[in-house]
Amino acid sequence: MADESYSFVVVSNRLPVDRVVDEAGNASWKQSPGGLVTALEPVMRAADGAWVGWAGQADLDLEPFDNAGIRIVPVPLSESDLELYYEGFSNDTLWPLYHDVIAQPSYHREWWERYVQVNRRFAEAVAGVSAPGATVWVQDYQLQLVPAMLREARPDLLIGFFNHIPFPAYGLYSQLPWRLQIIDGLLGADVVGFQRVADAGNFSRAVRRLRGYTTKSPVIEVPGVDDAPARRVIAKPFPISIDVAGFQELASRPEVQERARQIREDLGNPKTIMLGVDRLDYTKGITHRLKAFGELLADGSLSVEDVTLVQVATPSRERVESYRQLRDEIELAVGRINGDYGTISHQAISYLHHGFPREEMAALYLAADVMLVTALRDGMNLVAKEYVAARSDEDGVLILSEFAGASDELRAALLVNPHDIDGLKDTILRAIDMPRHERRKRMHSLRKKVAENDVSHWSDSFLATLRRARRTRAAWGGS
Ligand code: ADQ
Repeated sequence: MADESYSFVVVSNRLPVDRVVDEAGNASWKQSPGGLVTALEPVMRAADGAWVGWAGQADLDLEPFDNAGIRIVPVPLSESDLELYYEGFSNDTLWPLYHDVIAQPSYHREWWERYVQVNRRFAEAVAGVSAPGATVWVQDYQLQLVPAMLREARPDLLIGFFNHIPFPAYGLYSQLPWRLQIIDGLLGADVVGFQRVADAGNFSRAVRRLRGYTTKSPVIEVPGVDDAPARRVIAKPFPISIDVAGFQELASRPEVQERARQIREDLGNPKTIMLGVDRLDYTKGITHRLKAFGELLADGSLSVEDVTLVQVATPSRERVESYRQLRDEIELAVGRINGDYGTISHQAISYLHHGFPREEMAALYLAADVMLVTALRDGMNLVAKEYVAARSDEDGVLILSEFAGASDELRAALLVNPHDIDGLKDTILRAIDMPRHERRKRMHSLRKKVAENDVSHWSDSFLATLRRARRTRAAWGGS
């Protein structure tokens, strides 16, 4: 074991920090954007634990260091690891497969082999910094083999796994040539967490079909083999959330509210501002949204004097071919709509392909009369929850895809099937025309829901379930 060891270890593909080098060549670290970091950062600060992961730059071999109260343990990845394990197997095999094959997954044995190797590297790094009996929390689809690898090396550890993306129905999952290995990898955990009830159900069904193990929700009975004793694995939903109070505080700052007013003015004071905020990803339904908006302008239901759409499309996975194609497709659609319907003084769509500070995101949410979340498939979608948390004025309308995990909780949103373009158009018109009392009623109910389940509730309930698993294990005579 290494000199240092921690009793609470989080492991994710990406560390919660980015390395920035200034013009003089001095390197420093800043917190990186993304759903996972947003969700876990407050938890890690409070727990005084270690975070194992990749630092975001190829071929960088760094010693562990402290950043903002978190011990950071970097795992190096080479250019070829990134190509095969990350861009390949994680983002061009698992990502499309787990999002219901919206894009065609590619199956390559070379990618799989590197996925196994890199998962082993992560598991070894975690085993090296984990104190005896430590709690380890493995994050997301890039590391699905880590739980079983860790259990083999360190049976003393208490292991949790959380899947941030959907788990597909068996009919799709069964395409995966390595479906057995992945199931076995996940079953190495004591608790396997998912976003939705349906995801946990799909996983348990895959275990029954592929392994024939007995499952009685939320328990999966894993029989003993050789030296390994029989075990019980818990598989259940833990819907993730945001730091609600933090976001609310941000949105209530006078300078953020002033900025929201400024945004409306800069857009030419339209009656309605609609907003979309997404990573530029084919799962997010950006093209469906653009199609609906373009048709509403074309048929005269909306005019650019009255309505502007602000679309933030955060750069993402730009070396993966399907993402490059999607960017071209989106930019072509935006260009066409602006060219056809824009005037000198009013653009139809204000398209922004870059990241923003959180203050600017909050100001955008405050400025938006209608928020469009039209994902074709999404584990949760934190943008929907951020929008609701920002609106302490109890105004604004959330249009939310029923295929985003958030729709299980946010029933008071206007729920849509984004594949149904006519339905989406009707819902947009309904949102724009919604009377103030209905907006208030719906937003009030959404805010209550978001306040009930913030990110610390999410992590507390996951970790409490893990602790209960430890007690059950002890009662069974395990370590
Ligand atoms: P993502 O697919 O990244 O997350 P999402 O849940 O919406 O999607 O989180 C995105 C986060 O990034 C939000 O906090 C948002 O504010 C921020 N963000 C987006 N664009 C930004 C920009 N241009 N500038 C700054 N910040 C920006 C994955 C899964 C989701 C799941 C999360 C958490 O795909 O389904 O909800 O993990 O589990």
